[in-house]
Amino acid sequence: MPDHCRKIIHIDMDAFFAAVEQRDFPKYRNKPLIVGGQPNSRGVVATCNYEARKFGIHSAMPSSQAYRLCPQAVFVKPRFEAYKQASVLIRQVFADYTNLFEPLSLDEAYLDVSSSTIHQGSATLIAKEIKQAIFAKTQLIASAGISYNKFLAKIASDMDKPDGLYLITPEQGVQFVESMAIGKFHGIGKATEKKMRAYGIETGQDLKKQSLAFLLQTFGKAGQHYHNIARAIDHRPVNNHRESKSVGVETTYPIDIRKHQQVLDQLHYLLNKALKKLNDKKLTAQTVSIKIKYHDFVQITRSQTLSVSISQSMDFTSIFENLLKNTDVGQRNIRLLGVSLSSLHYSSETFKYQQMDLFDLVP
Ligand code: TTP
Ligand code: MG
Repeated sequence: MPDHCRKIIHIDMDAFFAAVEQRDFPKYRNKPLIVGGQPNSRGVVATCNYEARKFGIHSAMPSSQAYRLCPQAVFVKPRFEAYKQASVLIRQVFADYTNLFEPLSLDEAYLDVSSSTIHQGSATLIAKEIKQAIFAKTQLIASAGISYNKFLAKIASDMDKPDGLYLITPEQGVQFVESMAIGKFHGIGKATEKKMRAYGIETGQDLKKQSLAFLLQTFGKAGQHYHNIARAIDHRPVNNHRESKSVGVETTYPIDIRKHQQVLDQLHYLLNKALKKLNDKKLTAQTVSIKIKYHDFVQITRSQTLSVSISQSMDFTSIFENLLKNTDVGQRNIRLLGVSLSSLHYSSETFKYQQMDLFDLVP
């Protein structure tokens, strides 16, 4: 399906922890409420209700500072069990509307309703109904953003908070992003924002004017992502798979292998296949593991975690040599080899996987 035909909804609960507290304890209603550390502690604000936000209080602010800003506020400790229970109910509602939803945290998820026939496929009406269903089930209020990709849907859910319902159409997307302040872009953190401002990039339009070459040179691989989002392009699918912990490939050989060089070549081959899988899932990894099963079925694994994300350009020969130390490779016959990649993260940039010259090493 072309990107601009997709229908993505981003749901984000309003003042989530605080809203649960106010639901469960009526005495907290209609007054500034802060969930998090006590004012005399060294704790921070997890969240606060909208009454407290009027005083300038926000998440991650030291509770002592919040107290100075609003001494009359009520401070309560978080009750995570209650938030988890509410989260389960919210996810049940999502499942009633699509099986393609991706929770990002307890109070937030993307839903792909592109192929839904409810409300003749109107994503806005579906979102409105989801908000109502969430309220009926939890007495909590959600905001919804609707658009044709994740990046825009997430921005949209923030536009009309609280109790928001906001649509960014395919016709509006590009212009919408152009007019946005750079600090409002999800995926552009404080440090990057500062750097961009130093280059005179204040808005989406300023970002759009920058060449891909400049963005890559200045911001590394993330430059590609910035180049895309400045044009309201975001191909990321809504991913409903349970997060995989590792991505791997292994092969059992019809005839045992033995030579050190042969093992090394095989590991490169398997690594390349694992990297391809990783890339297909839009993930990056920091840990590489190898598995060796000797002819007598004795099995060992070795792994190494790198300080940076694994990329094809790395010197894997030395990494593998290192992992093969203190093994019997070269001395004992091997019936199976495997390579797996773990410490996975979603990659913000679409890194291009380049097919390496594959030579069929399987004997
Ligand atoms: P958010 O959705 O960022 O915030 P929120 O739901 O409280 O408020 P709103 O969406 O209306 O702006 O985070 C969801 C919950 O996650 C929040 O209620 C508390 C928790 N949280 C923290 O514990 N620490 C934090 O720094 C943030 C941002 C959130
Ligand atoms: Mg929220």
